[in-house]
Amino acid sequence: MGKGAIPFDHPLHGGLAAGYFGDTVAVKLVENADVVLAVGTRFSELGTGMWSLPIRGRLIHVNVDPNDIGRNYKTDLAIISDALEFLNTLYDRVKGKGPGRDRGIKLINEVKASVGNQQLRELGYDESRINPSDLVRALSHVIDSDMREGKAIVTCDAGGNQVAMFELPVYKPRTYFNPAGFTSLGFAIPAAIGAKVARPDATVVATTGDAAFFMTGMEIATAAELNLKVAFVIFNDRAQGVLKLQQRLLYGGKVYASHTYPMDFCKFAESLNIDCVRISDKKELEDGLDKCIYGTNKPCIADVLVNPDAVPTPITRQLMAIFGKR
Ligand SMILES: Cc1ncc(C[n+]2csc(CCOP(=O)(O)OP(=O)(O)O)c2C)c(N)n1
Ligand SMILES: [Mg+2]
Repeated sequence: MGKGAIPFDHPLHGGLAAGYFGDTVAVKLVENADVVLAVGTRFSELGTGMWSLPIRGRLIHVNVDPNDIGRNYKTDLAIISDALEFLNTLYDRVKGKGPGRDRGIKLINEVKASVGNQQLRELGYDESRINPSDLVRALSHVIDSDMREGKAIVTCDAGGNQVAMFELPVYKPRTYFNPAGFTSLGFAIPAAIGAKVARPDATVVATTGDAAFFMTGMEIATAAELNLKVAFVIFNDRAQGVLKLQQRLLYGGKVYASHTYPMDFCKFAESLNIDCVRISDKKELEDGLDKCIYGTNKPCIADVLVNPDAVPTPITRQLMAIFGKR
């Protein structure tokens, strides 16, 4: 979804234009645009909030794979190209021409002012527990300076936790890896191990759900064997949370087989002779994450017990857009 292609705090960064799941400012900018230039995107389910992103202007779609053109959005002009090659060519042609960046910044600020404060609390948020948004915020705090300097790499997984992670600020390219296309469950753990092999100097964090952990958690044996210092952070809601939510919403509340077996992740860590922190108290959240990410020379699992009833913020936004109330 391109997070990190433009720094999160850049004045020309409008936010994540992921339809219902995305930032209102970014979605409005796309909605009101006469022309949308979309580079290196497949317009996937997640990246467009189940195709709720409204594109009303003309669409120029630049993509390396011609199969993605016109698949999900009507395209006015298709350009089959590598994204970087295209952007370099375009930059050479437009450099010094046009209205300049000030106009873009002014436009973004106008839209920001028109939509007002979009802070949204998760449905089911419980002050006394660790909600997914609390975990994302705490993680962001702990790795903030490394993220800003491009010294951290975060991989995420599929499921509710993946959507919660949309809110993580990312500042540099190639520092955030999200299986947005096919949302392959079990991606984060092996992806993080690969990232650490490729960039041993980087602070590497995998964020994953408990069910995703069941799929590829065994790969951590490789991290243990090679002593790859990766932190594996589990959003542990003891469920296939996003599926449980769908069962609640679409099947009259009938919840069936969407729980996960209450495995002891710290005993698993112990069996591999790696470190583990279990965090159930909100007050211990930042310190616990800090210890797991920076305070040890071994791979480390952070088993974070999150509020299973909290609906990740982007899904809350989607439900509010569809049902219009909390
Ligand atoms: C390989 C694969 N199998 C199944 C799915 C469907 N799927 C998406 S999310 C999910 C459950 C995720 O549960 P968990 O990892 O605990 O994340 P949570 O939603 O609880 O945060 C499943 C089975 C998938 N995306 N990929
Ligand atoms: Mg889960």
